[in-house]
Amino acid sequence: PPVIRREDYKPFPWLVPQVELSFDLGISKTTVQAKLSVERNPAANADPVIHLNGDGLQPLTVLIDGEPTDSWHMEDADLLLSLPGESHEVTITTEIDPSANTQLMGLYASDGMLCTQCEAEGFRRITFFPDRPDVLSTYRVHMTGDAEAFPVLLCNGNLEASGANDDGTHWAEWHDPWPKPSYLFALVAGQLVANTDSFTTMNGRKVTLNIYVRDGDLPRTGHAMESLKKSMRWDEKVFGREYDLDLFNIVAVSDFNMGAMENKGLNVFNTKYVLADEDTATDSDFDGIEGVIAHEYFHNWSGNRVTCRDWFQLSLKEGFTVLRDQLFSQDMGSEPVKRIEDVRVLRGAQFPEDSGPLAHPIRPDSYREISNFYTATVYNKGAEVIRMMRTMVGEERFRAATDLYFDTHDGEAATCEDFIRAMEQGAGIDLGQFRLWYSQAGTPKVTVRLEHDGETATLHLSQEVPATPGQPEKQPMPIPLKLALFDRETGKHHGEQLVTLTKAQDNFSFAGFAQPPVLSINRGFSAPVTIQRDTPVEDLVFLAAKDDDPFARYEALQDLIVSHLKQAVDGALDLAAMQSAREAIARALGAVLADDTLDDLMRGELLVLPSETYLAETMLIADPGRIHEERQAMRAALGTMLEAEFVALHQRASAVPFSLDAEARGARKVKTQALIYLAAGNPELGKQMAWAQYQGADNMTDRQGALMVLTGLTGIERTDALMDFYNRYQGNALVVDKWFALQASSMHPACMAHVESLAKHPDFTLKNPNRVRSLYMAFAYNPHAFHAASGEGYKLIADVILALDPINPQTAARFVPQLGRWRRIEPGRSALMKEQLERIASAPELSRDTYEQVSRSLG
Ligand code: HT7
Ligand code: ZN
Repeated sequence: PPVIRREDYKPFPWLVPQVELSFDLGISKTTVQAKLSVERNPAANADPVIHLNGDGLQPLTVLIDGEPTDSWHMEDADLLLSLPGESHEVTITTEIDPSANTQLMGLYASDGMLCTQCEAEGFRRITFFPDRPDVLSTYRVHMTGDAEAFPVLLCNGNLEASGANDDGTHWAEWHDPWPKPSYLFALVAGQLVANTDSFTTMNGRKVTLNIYVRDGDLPRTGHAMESLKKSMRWDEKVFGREYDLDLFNIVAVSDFNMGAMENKGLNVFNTKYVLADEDTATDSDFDGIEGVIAHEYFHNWSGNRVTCRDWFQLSLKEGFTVLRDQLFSQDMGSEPVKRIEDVRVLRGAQFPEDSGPLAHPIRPDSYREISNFYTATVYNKGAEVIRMMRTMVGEERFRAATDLYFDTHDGEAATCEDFIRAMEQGAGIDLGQFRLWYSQAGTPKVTVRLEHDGETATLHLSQEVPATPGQPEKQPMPIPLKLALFDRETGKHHGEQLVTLTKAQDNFSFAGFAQPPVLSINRGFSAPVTIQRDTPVEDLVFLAAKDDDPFARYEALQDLIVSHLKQAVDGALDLAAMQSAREAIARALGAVLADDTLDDLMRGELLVLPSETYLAETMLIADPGRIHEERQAMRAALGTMLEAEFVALHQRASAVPFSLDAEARGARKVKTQALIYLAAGNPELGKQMAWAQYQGADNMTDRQGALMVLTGLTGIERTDALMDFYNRYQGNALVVDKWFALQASSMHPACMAHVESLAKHPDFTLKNPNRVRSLYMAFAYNPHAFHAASGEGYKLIADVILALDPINPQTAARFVPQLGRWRRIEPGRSALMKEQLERIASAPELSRDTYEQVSRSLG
């Protein structure tokens, strides 16, 4: 497959101001007539040939200005048509089989309904078209289908007319007044019911809101609707953005490759991010729904009104929109807890990307298959990069800059450079050097040393941006670091400061410190970097107990645990040193348990141990087996040392009645955290308490938490609880997904055998991405099972990739990065991982998606 390069961008020679589509819908045969009004693009080099992308299509008829023509030919999957004049009407008819579309890109069938997914390059599977985001058109769509099979007919924009035919079919005509690229096109037809509500915008316009689901799912749409209305209000208040159509529709589908899609006026969602009630969804599911609804809604401005010029600019819409949804969720709930969660995702998913063979800048320079670049780097690091700009200029100037960006580029297909320029002009900042964050991959390492002399504390900072594939040499980047210097005696500091490290090395002096202060740095995680520092244990203990920045407090506790576990994994600790380190950590956790200034949501965060993936990431070469052993042993030791405290915490939290408020959610969070420690330290006690929590649960958070603990243990309670859970929720796909995922991510020593037998379960199918992820993604991200020393875990995932690739290449390719970590794993396992990658590489007929990921991983 060819490599596509950012530097090769050229504007499309033709404009397509208007598109008329006519669909004759059927599950196994849909006929599409596309009428494109085209005219030469004065801003591009003239080309009499219009290049229309296709994927798996054959044209039935091709007309120019209403007349049949043979001045076209196919080039691979694309259709090239010679056009004699300046402007024409091109009409092409195609026929597609949605029921055979297992890739779930283009028009496909899901559960008897028809729906589309066009981002990034799915529209070309529906009709021939310049399927690139810089070609903007207004769409008029006529759809006809069987009235019984498809009573609801939806498309982008506004419904202009509808009616019934004599033959049992009916039709609808939709018009979207906003010019859009083809990736934002959407169509849905099916048996659906709606939760209908309305929202009045800041300028008094009434917008009808619909959430369409399957009959029976309606009672579980309330939270999604509330989330939508909150998002609409928040975007008006915080970013000044108002919704721009009279109708906003959301449709939930059960077969979907990602979380959701921001199609103009017709968002399509994975059911996982719509349906929730307390019996079937956890607190974190509720948060996920709120966040994804907000994300897709916010795209209406950051993505739809201002779209991307080409797919290299993906972070322009995705990084910015992730930042917007993060700020929204911070405002809706606990700001520090949300920040900690976001940093945990960044470290767990993006840092490994940045340090592996698939590392790429947030604005990549080349790709073979764009679907492979919907990554944590483009999304989450992209959000961090914009967050840094916000930190440097402050909220007010940031808002002035985003206003300027939206005003200047409304209706355009823009670039990351356009965004940076708007930031410079609107916020009054020079981002010359900052642009490196867009072009350089790799997580910068900042080395920190604090010196004290007389009355002055001097901070020595240096940075190194590691080499990444294709980028051996790096330049220093501007790194904004929030810091505070604490007086050891009073436990106070004189105010937070922002220093920006712009050079490879620099020093910063702070006067007025008679005693060496305690340094709190990268507060709020102001920059997406790793900090290298030999922080004295007593300073970490001080910060873990006293830092007034909750994120820094969390960080100190994590550092304390990470530095201990790294030594333990290296075998550098004798028994006495091990014991005293564990006691220090137990004291710090004990203080967290006893601190009544903390709310339980925050307490729950502080109790979460650094993940095995994150621990591996801090090591040059990791031994996943040793990491697992030491982390579990430490957890068990903490569970034993703090048994009475955890039992008391569990009892206190269990007395809080169910509600969705912060106090009750916090109680549920610490309750399961307590069980995790207790089960590690005293499995019998943990089992009894988890079983009791399971049986007494009146909500999914408690039930799933208890089942998760039981699934990692042995005994009849495990079997009974798993059986009860399945029987209780059989038929509810999203909860059955949880049942698969809990077993595939469990601590149980026989996890792999469980996964192998679950793959034969009648409810398992490779055709549904949620089910595939719930079994195999959960397994691939379960380090102790995936990294079994025998290599069986690697083989299992390689088998999955090969089996899934012909069905759904996008989803198959998403498993490759786990095997791609081979260079950072100890030699025995590393060889086994590489062997599986080579086995995949040698398979005939790999998809472009999997081919690209495997070849980069081996390269
Ligand atoms: N912008 C959406 C991306 C997306 C997607 C990409 C490739 C294949 C399938 C997909 N479904 C959705 C989602 C978002 O970031 O909002
Ligand atoms: Zn997005």
